Amino acid sequence: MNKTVLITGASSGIGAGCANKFASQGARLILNSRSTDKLTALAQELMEKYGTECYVMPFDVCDRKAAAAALESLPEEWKTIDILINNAGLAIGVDKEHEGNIDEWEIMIDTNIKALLSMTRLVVPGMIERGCGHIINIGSIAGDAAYPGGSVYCATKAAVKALSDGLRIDLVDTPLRVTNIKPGLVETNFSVVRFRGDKDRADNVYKGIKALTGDDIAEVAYFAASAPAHMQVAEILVMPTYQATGTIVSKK
Ligand code: 8X3
Repeated sequence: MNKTVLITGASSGIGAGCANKFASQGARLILNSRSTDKLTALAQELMEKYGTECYVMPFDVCDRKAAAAALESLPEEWKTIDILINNAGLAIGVDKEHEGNIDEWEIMIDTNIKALLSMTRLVVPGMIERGCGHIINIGSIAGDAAYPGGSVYCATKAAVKALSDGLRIDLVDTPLRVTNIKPGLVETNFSVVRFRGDKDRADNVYKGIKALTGDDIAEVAYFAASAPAHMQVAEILVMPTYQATGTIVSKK
Protein backbone atom coordinates (compact mmCIF):
# COMPACT_ATOMS: atom_id res chain seq x y z
CA MET A 1 0.00 0.00 0.00
CA ASN A 2 1.61 3.21 -1.19
CA LYS A 3 -0.23 5.53 1.21
CA THR A 4 0.46 7.94 4.06
CA VAL A 5 -1.56 7.05 7.13
CA LEU A 6 -2.00 9.28 10.19
CA ILE A 7 -2.93 7.33 13.31
CA THR A 8 -3.96 9.01 16.58
CA GLY A 9 -3.43 7.13 19.82
CA ALA A 10 -0.82 5.11 17.97
CA SER A 11 1.39 4.06 20.86
CA SER A 12 -0.80 1.26 22.24
CA GLY A 13 -3.80 -1.01 21.69
CA ILE A 14 -5.77 -0.67 18.47
CA GLY A 15 -3.61 2.27 17.34
CA ALA A 16 -0.38 0.28 17.65
CA GLY A 17 -2.11 -2.67 15.97
CA CYS A 18 -3.03 -0.42 13.02
CA ALA A 19 0.51 0.98 12.88
CA ASN A 20 1.90 -2.56 12.61
CA LYS A 21 -0.63 -3.76 10.05
CA PHE A 22 -0.36 -0.75 7.74
CA ALA A 23 3.43 -0.76 8.07
CA SER A 24 3.56 -4.44 7.16
CA GLN A 25 1.67 -3.58 3.97
CA GLY A 26 4.11 -0.86 2.92
CA ALA A 27 2.35 2.30 4.13
CA ARG A 28 4.25 5.29 5.55
CA LEU A 29 2.99 6.41 8.90
CA ILE A 30 2.46 9.59 10.84
CA LEU A 31 2.27 8.41 14.43
CA ASN A 32 0.54 10.49 17.06
CA SER A 33 -0.03 10.10 20.79
CA ARG A 34 1.08 12.06 23.84
CA SER A 35 4.19 9.97 24.44
CA THR A 36 7.28 10.89 22.42
CA ASP A 37 9.18 7.93 23.91
CA LYS A 38 6.58 5.32 23.01
CA LEU A 39 6.14 6.72 19.49
CA THR A 40 9.87 6.83 18.89
CA ALA A 41 10.22 3.23 20.07
CA LEU A 42 7.33 2.15 17.82
CA ALA A 43 8.78 4.00 14.82
CA GLN A 44 12.13 2.34 15.44
CA GLU A 45 10.51 -1.10 15.69
CA LEU A 46 8.53 -0.61 12.47
CA MET A 47 11.63 0.61 10.66
CA GLU A 48 13.52 -2.50 11.75
CA LYS A 49 10.66 -4.92 10.98
CA TYR A 50 9.37 -3.51 7.70
CA GLY A 51 11.67 -0.62 6.74
CA THR A 52 8.72 1.71 7.39
CA GLU A 53 9.20 5.44 7.09
CA CYS A 54 7.55 7.02 10.13
CA TYR A 55 7.02 10.62 11.16
CA VAL A 56 6.60 10.92 14.90
CA MET A 57 4.12 13.65 15.83
CA PRO A 58 3.54 13.78 19.59
CA PHE A 59 0.79 16.05 20.88
CA ASP A 60 -2.37 15.79 22.95
CA VAL A 61 -5.25 15.43 20.50
CA CYS A 62 -7.44 17.37 22.95
CA ASP A 63 -5.22 20.41 22.49
CA ARG A 64 -6.72 21.93 19.36
CA LYS A 65 -3.96 24.52 18.93
CA ALA A 66 -1.21 21.90 19.31
CA ALA A 67 -2.96 19.70 16.73
CA ALA A 68 -3.21 22.57 14.24
CA ALA A 69 0.43 23.57 14.81
CA ALA A 70 1.63 19.97 14.41
CA LEU A 71 -0.19 19.50 11.12
CA GLU A 72 0.94 22.90 9.90
CA SER A 73 4.56 22.04 10.66
CA LEU A 74 4.52 18.72 8.81
CA PRO A 75 7.33 18.66 6.25
CA GLU A 76 6.02 19.03 2.70
CA GLU A 77 6.57 15.35 1.88
CA TRP A 78 4.36 14.33 4.82
CA LYS A 79 1.47 16.71 4.17
CA THR A 80 -0.40 14.47 1.74
CA ILE A 81 -2.30 12.32 4.23
CA ASP A 82 -4.29 9.59 2.47
CA ILE A 83 -5.81 7.85 5.47
CA LEU A 84 -6.74 9.34 8.84
CA ILE A 85 -7.36 6.78 11.59
CA ASN A 86 -9.14 8.57 14.42
CA ASN A 87 -8.32 6.02 17.07
CA ALA A 88 -7.47 8.02 20.22
CA GLY A 89 -10.21 7.45 22.76
CA LEU A 90 -10.95 6.18 26.24
CA ALA A 91 -13.49 5.33 28.90
CA ILE A 92 -13.01 6.40 32.50
CA GLY A 93 -15.24 5.22 35.31
CA VAL A 94 -18.30 3.01 35.51
CA ASP A 95 -20.48 5.27 37.62
CA LYS A 96 -24.16 5.83 37.24
CA GLU A 97 -24.96 8.97 35.23
CA HIS A 98 -26.32 10.82 38.28
CA GLU A 99 -23.26 9.92 40.34
CA GLY A 100 -20.40 10.31 37.83
CA ASN A 101 -17.34 12.52 37.91
CA ILE A 102 -17.78 15.54 35.65
CA ASP A 103 -14.02 15.96 35.09
CA GLU A 104 -13.84 12.38 33.80
CA TRP A 105 -16.83 12.98 31.54
CA GLU A 106 -15.06 15.98 30.10
CA ILE A 107 -11.93 13.97 29.33
CA MET A 108 -14.04 11.38 27.47
CA ILE A 109 -16.04 13.99 25.58
CA ASP A 110 -12.93 16.02 24.73
CA THR A 111 -11.00 12.99 23.48
CA ASN A 112 -13.64 10.78 21.90
CA ILE A 113 -15.72 13.52 20.28
CA LYS A 114 -14.02 16.92 20.15
CA ALA A 115 -10.52 15.69 19.29
CA LEU A 116 -11.88 13.37 16.60
CA LEU A 117 -13.76 16.33 15.17
CA SER A 118 -10.78 18.67 15.23
CA MET A 119 -8.49 16.11 13.56
CA THR A 120 -11.14 15.55 10.90
CA ARG A 121 -11.53 19.30 10.41
CA LEU A 122 -7.75 19.71 10.03
CA VAL A 123 -7.08 16.81 7.67
CA VAL A 124 -10.14 16.41 5.45
CA PRO A 125 -9.94 19.71 3.47
CA GLY A 126 -6.54 18.63 2.06
CA MET A 127 -7.99 15.26 1.13
CA ILE A 128 -10.82 16.98 -0.75
CA GLU A 129 -8.34 19.22 -2.58
CA ARG A 130 -6.29 16.18 -3.62
CA GLY A 131 -9.39 14.14 -4.47
CA CYS A 132 -8.21 11.24 -2.36
CA GLY A 133 -8.78 10.22 1.23
CA HIS A 134 -10.25 7.82 3.75
CA ILE A 135 -11.31 8.62 7.30
CA ILE A 136 -11.47 5.59 9.58
CA ASN A 137 -13.08 6.31 12.92
CA ILE A 138 -12.77 3.83 15.77
CA GLY A 139 -16.24 3.82 17.25
CA SER A 140 -17.58 1.05 19.48
CA ILE A 141 -20.36 -1.41 20.06
CA ALA A 142 -21.01 0.97 22.97
CA GLY A 143 -22.36 3.50 20.47
CA ASP A 144 -25.18 1.16 19.42
CA ALA A 145 -26.86 0.89 22.83
CA ALA A 146 -26.13 2.22 26.30
CA TYR A 147 -25.19 -0.25 29.03
CA PRO A 148 -24.92 -0.02 32.82
CA GLY A 149 -22.01 2.13 33.96
CA GLY A 150 -21.30 3.26 30.40
CA SER A 151 -23.66 6.17 29.98
CA VAL A 152 -21.23 8.91 28.96
CA TYR A 153 -18.78 6.61 27.15
CA CYS A 154 -21.66 5.09 25.17
CA ALA A 155 -22.90 8.60 24.33
CA THR A 156 -19.47 9.57 22.98
CA LYS A 157 -19.38 6.50 20.75
CA ALA A 158 -22.94 7.17 19.56
CA ALA A 159 -21.56 10.59 18.62
CA VAL A 160 -18.73 8.92 16.66
CA LYS A 161 -21.40 7.07 14.68
CA ALA A 162 -23.35 10.27 14.00
CA LEU A 163 -20.19 12.16 13.05
CA SER A 164 -19.09 9.36 10.71
CA ASP A 165 -22.53 9.23 9.07
CA GLY A 166 -22.66 13.02 8.82
CA LEU A 167 -19.22 13.22 7.26
CA ARG A 168 -20.12 10.47 4.77
CA ILE A 169 -23.16 12.53 3.77
CA ASP A 170 -21.11 15.71 3.45
CA LEU A 171 -18.52 13.92 1.28
CA VAL A 172 -20.98 12.02 -0.90
CA ASP A 173 -19.99 13.97 -4.02
CA THR A 174 -16.27 13.32 -3.47
CA PRO A 175 -14.08 10.20 -3.88
CA LEU A 176 -13.41 10.24 -0.11
CA ARG A 177 -14.61 7.36 2.04
CA VAL A 178 -15.68 7.22 5.69
CA THR A 179 -15.63 4.08 7.83
CA ASN A 180 -16.85 3.61 11.39
CA ILE A 181 -15.40 0.49 13.03
CA LYS A 182 -17.32 -0.60 16.10
CA PRO A 183 -15.37 -3.12 18.20
CA GLY A 184 -16.78 -5.12 21.08
CA LEU A 185 -14.44 -6.60 23.69
CA VAL A 186 -10.85 -5.87 22.74
CA GLU A 187 -8.16 -6.69 25.29
CA THR A 188 -5.95 -3.61 25.57
CA ASN A 189 -5.18 -1.09 28.28
CA PHE A 190 -8.76 0.15 27.76
CA SER A 191 -10.27 -1.54 30.83
CA VAL A 192 -7.36 -0.58 33.09
CA VAL A 193 -8.12 3.07 32.27
CA ARG A 194 -11.88 2.49 32.61
CA PHE A 195 -11.35 1.04 36.10
CA ARG A 196 -8.99 3.87 37.03
CA GLY A 197 -5.89 1.67 37.18
CA ASP A 198 -7.45 -1.37 38.91
CA LYS A 199 -5.67 -4.10 36.94
CA ASP A 200 -7.46 -7.02 38.65
CA ARG A 201 -10.86 -5.61 37.79
CA ALA A 202 -9.71 -4.93 34.23
CA ASP A 203 -8.35 -8.47 33.81
CA ASN A 204 -11.67 -9.82 35.01
CA VAL A 205 -13.47 -8.28 32.01
CA TYR A 206 -11.58 -10.60 29.67
CA LYS A 207 -11.56 -13.71 31.89
CA GLY A 208 -13.32 -16.71 30.38
CA ILE A 209 -13.57 -15.28 26.87
CA LYS A 210 -11.08 -14.99 24.05
CA ALA A 211 -11.31 -11.25 23.49
CA LEU A 212 -10.24 -9.52 20.29
CA THR A 213 -6.85 -7.82 20.11
CA GLY A 214 -5.71 -4.53 18.68
CA ASP A 215 -4.29 -6.55 15.79
CA ASP A 216 -7.73 -8.03 15.03
CA ILE A 217 -9.21 -4.55 14.73
CA ALA A 218 -6.25 -3.49 12.59
CA GLU A 219 -7.17 -6.29 10.14
CA VAL A 220 -10.65 -4.77 9.85
CA ALA A 221 -9.25 -1.26 9.35
CA TYR A 222 -6.89 -2.53 6.68
CA PHE A 223 -9.72 -4.40 4.95
CA ALA A 224 -11.70 -1.15 4.72
CA ALA A 225 -8.66 0.85 3.60
CA SER A 226 -7.62 -1.63 0.91
CA ALA A 227 -11.11 -2.15 -0.56
CA PRO A 228 -11.38 -1.09 -4.21
CA ALA A 229 -11.98 2.64 -4.76
CA HIS A 230 -15.66 2.16 -5.64
CA MET A 231 -16.35 0.30 -2.40
CA GLN A 232 -17.00 2.24 0.82
CA VAL A 233 -17.05 0.10 3.93
CA ALA A 234 -19.35 2.38 5.90
CA GLU A 235 -19.57 0.56 9.18
CA ILE A 236 -18.34 -2.67 10.72
CA LEU A 237 -19.47 -4.16 14.05
CA VAL A 238 -16.91 -6.71 15.20
CA MET A 239 -16.84 -8.68 18.43
CA PRO A 240 -15.54 -11.90 19.89
CA THR A 241 -17.45 -15.05 18.92
CA TYR A 242 -18.76 -15.46 22.48
CA GLN A 243 -20.12 -11.90 22.62
CA ALA A 244 -23.55 -11.04 21.18
CA THR A 245 -24.21 -7.45 22.33
CA GLY A 246 -22.52 -4.83 24.47
CA THR A 247 -23.78 -6.67 27.55
CA ILE A 248 -24.36 -10.29 26.52
CA VAL A 249 -21.18 -12.33 26.75
CA SER A 250 -20.75 -16.05 27.38
CA LYS A 251 -17.79 -16.77 29.64
CA LYS A 252 -16.47 -20.27 30.19
C1 8X3 B 1 -15.19 -0.61 24.15
C2 8X3 B 1 -15.92 -1.87 24.01
O1 8X3 B 1 -17.42 -3.55 25.12
O2 8X3 B 1 -16.34 -1.96 26.60
O3 8X3 B 1 -15.52 0.29 23.17
O4 8X3 B 1 -18.12 -1.22 25.18
S1 8X3 B 1 -17.00 -2.14 25.30
